[in-house]
Amino acid sequence: PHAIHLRDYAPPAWLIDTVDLHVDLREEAAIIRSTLAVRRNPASGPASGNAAAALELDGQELELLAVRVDNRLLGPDDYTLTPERLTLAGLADHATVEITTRTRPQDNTALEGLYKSSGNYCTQCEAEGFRKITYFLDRPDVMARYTTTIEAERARYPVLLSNGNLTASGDSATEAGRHWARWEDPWPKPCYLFALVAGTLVHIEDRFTTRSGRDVALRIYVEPGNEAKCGHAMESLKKSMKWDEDVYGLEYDLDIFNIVAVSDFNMGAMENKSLNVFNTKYILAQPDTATDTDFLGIETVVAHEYFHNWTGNRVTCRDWFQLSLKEGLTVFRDQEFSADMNSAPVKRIQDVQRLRQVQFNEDAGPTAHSVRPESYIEISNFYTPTVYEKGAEVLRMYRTLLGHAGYRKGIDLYFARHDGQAVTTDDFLAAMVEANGQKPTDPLWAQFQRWYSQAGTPVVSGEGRHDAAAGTYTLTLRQTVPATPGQPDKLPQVIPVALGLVGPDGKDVPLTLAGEGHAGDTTRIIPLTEAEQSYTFTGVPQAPVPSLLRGFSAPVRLDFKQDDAALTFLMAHDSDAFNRWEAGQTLATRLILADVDARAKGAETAVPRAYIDATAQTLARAGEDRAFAALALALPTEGYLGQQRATVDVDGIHAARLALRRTLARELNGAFRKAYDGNRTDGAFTITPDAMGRRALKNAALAYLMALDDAPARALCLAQYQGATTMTDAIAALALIADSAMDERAACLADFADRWKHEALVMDKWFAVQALSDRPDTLDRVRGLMDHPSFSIRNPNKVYALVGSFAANPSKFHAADGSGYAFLADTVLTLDKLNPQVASRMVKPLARWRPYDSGRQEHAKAALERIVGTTGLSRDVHEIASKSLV
Ligand code: HT7
Ligand code: ZN
Repeated sequence: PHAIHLRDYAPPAWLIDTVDLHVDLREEAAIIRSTLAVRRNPASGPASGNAAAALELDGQELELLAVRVDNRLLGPDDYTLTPERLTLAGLADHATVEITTRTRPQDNTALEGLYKSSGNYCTQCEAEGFRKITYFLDRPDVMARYTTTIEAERARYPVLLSNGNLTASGDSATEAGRHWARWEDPWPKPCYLFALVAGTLVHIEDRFTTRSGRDVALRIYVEPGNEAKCGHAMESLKKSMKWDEDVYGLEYDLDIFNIVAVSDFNMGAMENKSLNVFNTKYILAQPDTATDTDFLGIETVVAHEYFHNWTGNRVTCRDWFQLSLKEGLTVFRDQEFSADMNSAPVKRIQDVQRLRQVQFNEDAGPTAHSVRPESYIEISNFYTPTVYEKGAEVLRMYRTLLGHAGYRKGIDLYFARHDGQAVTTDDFLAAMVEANGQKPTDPLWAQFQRWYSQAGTPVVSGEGRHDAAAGTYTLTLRQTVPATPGQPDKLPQVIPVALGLVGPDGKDVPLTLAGEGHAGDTTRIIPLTEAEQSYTFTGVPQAPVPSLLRGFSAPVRLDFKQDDAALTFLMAHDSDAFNRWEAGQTLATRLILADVDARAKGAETAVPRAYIDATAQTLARAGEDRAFAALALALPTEGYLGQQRATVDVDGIHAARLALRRTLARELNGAFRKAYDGNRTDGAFTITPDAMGRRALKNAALAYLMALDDAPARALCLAQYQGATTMTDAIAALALIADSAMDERAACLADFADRWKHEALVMDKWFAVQALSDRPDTLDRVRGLMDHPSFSIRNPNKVYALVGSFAANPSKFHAADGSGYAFLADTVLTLDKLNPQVASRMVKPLARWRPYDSGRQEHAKAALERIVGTTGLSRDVHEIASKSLV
């Protein structure tokens, strides 16, 4: 397979103005007739040889039935057909091309293009799925107006949907029992935003009036029986529409917005113009079937897809290297929306946890790539945490550097300039800085550009020095950007460091840089641009404790010299909630890693009294913000702890982390029990931040108590499981029971499965708790569960729940005998024949084998070599597995 490079981008030789699709859905096959109005692209000009350029259309797994040009039926000698291309040469400058193809959606297990889910037809075209529906210029810089006519049997497929407005419908004039519907989308769009749905679906309906008075019909379509589970998604949609008007000044642009939820979907959802298609996981929720995390996930994903209507659809990407243009920006938008709807500090902590857990890992491994990658073999492999989450951090840094008002000016100019266009991250940067009277060539912004082009997580180190006599505090910061595959040498980046100095009284010191006339704010943004820089603050009579990177102002690793006492002080006093949490995490990380080292030598460390007291303080003050307290009580994950070490001591980290949990559970047993009892929420279910905070805190306390796995904790946990009225409480208890050696374990798991066997999304949770279990026989059980009647390897949610969760269980997946790796390789090879995109996602946990001991390295390499050595491997899996071995 050959790589595609950003540097080779050339504008398309042809453009497509209109597309008229006729989709005839039959049980044996779908017949698609596509009529394209094409013309040579004046912008690609004769200089590029365009005067004679043939029309080269992409197509995959299609059976070509007929081609007509300007109504003339072509013979096989009039075109060239290869497995991936239909080429028409000698066309006039404008032509009407009509192509008829046949596909078999019922055999499409890859869930890309046109496929069937639970008997209903649906599509997934991003990134390159449209070419599996018809021959086309399948690239985002070709934008056309679509008319879509769908024809199908009325009884089986009463609902026929596509993009835009329904303009006509009726019964088939020639065949009894068949009907049709025509949809017209007035907005030009790239083909990746095309969608079609046909099936037996029911819907709930609501309305939203935009600020300019447009009355929009909102519909959510689901399989019959699920309509009562759509209320939260609908509320989330209306909140998103309002928020985008209020915060970004962006209004919806059609009279209808449809969402369809399907149970077989490779990702979370898809922002097709006015016809979003969702994984059921991000639509369906009721208190007894969905956790608080699910409710929050729905709110975020519904918002994300809605926000794409402007950031992605109205202004789209020129090419797939620019993916972060829409994804980074839209993730940033959904993060801020969720922060505004809930608790901003809690949301920021959760977003940073995810960034560190998955993106930092990617940035440090063999598949590291920049936010704007330079090359790819399979674009589906680049829907990554780097493009999404690190991309969102880049947007946040624009806002940090330009201020909220400056950021908004940049956004306004971006849309004023580029509405209706397919553009690049350079265009975005230019709009941002020019709206603020600056230039992309200014040194700061030329350097900022490296956030798009350099991979790797920068490391910021440094120290501070207080001069009591002069009343100054001098901070020295250094940055390095690590080498990553293909990028051995890095240049310094622009790192906005949000800084505060906390005085001995616990109050922030107003910050005045030497040379400034007057005192400034208590949090200041210092743009670190050099490899090393020093800053001297005046008017600091007493030694302060520095609080760096407040709000996690840049996606970097911070290695600042600070003793345990300073961290304990920040835990209690920092005005920045993120850094209060961060100080506690840093302390816990130090303690656990010291114990890991001691255990490697056959010893153990004692937990300092100060740390236990600080945790007791967190518990005592938990009522101030319970959700925050729950996060502050959670110890750093094994994955995060492993990232802090050159060689991951899998078992040592697992044991040391558990030991700290047990010590805290023993020392603070009464306080945990009090937190548990004080936060029972037996009243009516609500998803207010307060109610969610209570559940989070109560379940955090229960988890500590269960770390001891003693009789009182077991009884409490069992009672919670049996009496739970919310899925949040039920699954929290079941997860702890699944870790425990208690006698009731098997009965509880069986009870849960029996109760929920008809709820696919709830069964996913049941698979996940068992795959994440700490019990020694977890892998055997996971293997067994693959034969469970509720499991299907064809359903991505099931694969993520069982196999994905197992791969996220550090001590089981990284078992020293390599059994976890071998199991994953077996699964990947089975999956690859069915669904390469999901298979490729499952390879990733194997990719990061380098930081493990030599025994594990050999096992992981053997698993990867077995994958790479398999004939007939998909491009998707081959790219990730082979890059992982380099
Ligand atoms: N923009 C959507 C991407 C997506 C996707 C990509 C590859 C394969 C399947 C997919 N399903 C959806 C999702 C989003 O970021 O909003
Ligand atoms: Zn997106």
